[in-house]
Amino acid sequence: MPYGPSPLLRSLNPLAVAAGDDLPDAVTVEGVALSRGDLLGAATSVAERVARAERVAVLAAPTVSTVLAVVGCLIAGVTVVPVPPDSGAAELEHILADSGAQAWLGPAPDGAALPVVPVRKHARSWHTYPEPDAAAPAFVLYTSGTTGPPKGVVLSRGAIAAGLDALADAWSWTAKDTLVHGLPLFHVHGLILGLLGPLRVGSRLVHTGKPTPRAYAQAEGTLYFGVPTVWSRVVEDPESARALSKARLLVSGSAPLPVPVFEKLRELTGQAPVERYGMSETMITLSTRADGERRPGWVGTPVRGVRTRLRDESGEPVPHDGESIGGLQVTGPMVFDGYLNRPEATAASWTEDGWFRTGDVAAIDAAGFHRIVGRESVDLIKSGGYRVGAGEVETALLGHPGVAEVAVVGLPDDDLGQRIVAFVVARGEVSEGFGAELIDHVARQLSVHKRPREVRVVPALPRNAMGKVQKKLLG
Ligand code: MLC
Ligand code: AMP
Repeated sequence: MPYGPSPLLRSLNPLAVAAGDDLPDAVTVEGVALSRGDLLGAATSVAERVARAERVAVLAAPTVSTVLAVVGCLIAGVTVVPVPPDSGAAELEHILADSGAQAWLGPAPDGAALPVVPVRKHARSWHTYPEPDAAAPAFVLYTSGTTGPPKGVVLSRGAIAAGLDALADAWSWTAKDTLVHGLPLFHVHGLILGLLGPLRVGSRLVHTGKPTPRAYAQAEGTLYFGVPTVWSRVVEDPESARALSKARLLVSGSAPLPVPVFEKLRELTGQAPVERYGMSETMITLSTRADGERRPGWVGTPVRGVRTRLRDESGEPVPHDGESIGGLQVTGPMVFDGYLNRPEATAASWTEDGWFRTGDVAAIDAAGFHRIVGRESVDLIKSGGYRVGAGEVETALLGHPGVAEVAVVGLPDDDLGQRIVAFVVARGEVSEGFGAELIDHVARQLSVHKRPREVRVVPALPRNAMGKVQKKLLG
């Protein structure tokens, strides 16, 4: 086996692993501190109520209810489908139909058709459950592709356990740490690393609600997580940034950290951020190490158990010389099982010899350091760390009666990394509030974080001789 002691021997029931002395403030969320005992008792009571289900949906706002729902399902071996709390009508319908969730666990959206199982924060149970199989699916996480609606990424308990243990190793993350972040609880970053990580390692977690510089400065952690948008806002607020100089590690990921933000953070806090790279499908596969080099613009080396390689368009090896770029492929114990109900998409993601094609373009130097150059497709946008498919936004916009043609692109943005911009050929008269109406339409149909930040009405879209829109000419 290429990595240390088998992670599968350890339980993914986070509290079983992190059991030890009770901590009065193991998890703080919504300003409420939960002790390890509170969490175990209340989450086991959730487990009792939900144990007969196979798969449930959780409206994953950063709340006590979400924490108890997720931990309760892990205890009972029930698969969680985290649903973004700002999901609009079309996205909600798709996630529920595709996932086959049988109930809402905790608060449900207005007009929910599925049964609702309440999360009772003050109920307690001390029942014990056998550890489910490591191959059992822990989560179905919905994530965007270049076209079509989001796909469900099936992550097993074993993959999550391996992924978290590899990060604990890379970051020397121990029970002495206090993790602080304010990221959403429906993606790998905030949910798996940011909630299950501390529970597994046994460190404290403070969730700040929103990831504002002020909230980070006030939280007094040792370990901080943020997407690059969070770090660029932190460096715009030097007083808050300086307050982070006492931290042990500032970790950035989910999108490229601009070199000037890296440098500014080092200048203001006295420490260079740790960068790491991952995907919903693979968890975190590359990172700089707590005890290793941190190089601006580079995301480090494979974490424990991971191997990487570069391939050109015809599948031939690309040299690891720090300059040559190729499609990044990975293998490791934290990689997902496949896309739910999508055998073709699943098959297309792996090479014949079992490597996962990330869709990112990278360079690797002789020391094994990786630089992520960008995505192979312009149709996957990263905005504020959120992955948004141009195709899903285009489909939503084409559903508006005022839109004849549309092309959605991600344009460079100092704050968000990429800003979602829709180029629209209108059908008929264009009223004054047309752009705002289209933005609201996407927010209501998909989710608020997938809305275009800007709509540009154009007379025609640039097309090539085959009639295909030339997105590289838009901007
Ligand atoms: C604005 N709002 C609207 C609206 N316009 N609401 C409804 N309709 C409209 N048209 C409201 C929003 O509801 C929100 O309200 C407020 O305006 C601000 O919203 P925003 O502008 O979208 O927020 P912003 O400040 O830009 O968010 C920045 C951010 C966020 C960094 C906080 O982008 C973020 O949390 N990103 C994290 C993404 C992430 O975790 N990715 C990880 C993927 S996993 P209110 O009231 O809510 O403020 C992964 C793997 C890996 O990538 O490697 O980690
Ligand atoms: P998601 O599925 O939301 O997890 O998005 C995964 C994508 O985010 C990857 O395929 C990369 O394009 C991007 N990404 C994640 N971390 C980094 C990073 N540190 N640097 C550059 N891109 C990143």
